[in-house]
Amino acid sequence: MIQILAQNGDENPDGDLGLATKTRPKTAKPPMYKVMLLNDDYTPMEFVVMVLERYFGISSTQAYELMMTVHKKGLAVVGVFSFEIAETKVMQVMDAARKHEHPLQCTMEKE
Ligand code: TYC
Repeated sequence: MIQILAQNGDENPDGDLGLATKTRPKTAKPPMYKVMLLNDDYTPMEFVVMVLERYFGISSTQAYELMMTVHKKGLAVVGVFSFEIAETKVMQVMDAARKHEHPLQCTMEKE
C-alpha cells in the first residue's frame, strides 16, 4: 500500500515538494471463518455432544456445555478456522446429521 503524505506538516516538516511515500510490509493474514451450530427441537442432545467431540476435538465436558449454550441461546460458534477447514467441518457435520436424519444445521461465516 502506498500512502501519499501531506507536503507540509508533521509528516514532512521541511515541506519538500513532490511525493513522499510510506510503505508498510504486507502481512499475509488469511480470513478466518466461524463455524456455528444452530439449535433445533429434534436433534438429540447426545448427538450434538458426539459431533462436537468427534469433529471439533472438544472434550465431553466442554462439548456438553457448548451443546447447552446452543440449546439455550439458539446458536454458538464452535470453532474458528481457515476457509477450507471450516468448509470441511460443516460438510462433516451436515453429512452426519443427514445420515442420522437429524435436522441439525451447521454454518460458517467470515469472521
Ligand atoms: N434442542 C435440542 C433438544 O432439545 C438439542 C440441540 C442442541 C439441538 C444443540 C441442536 O445444535 C443443537 N433435543
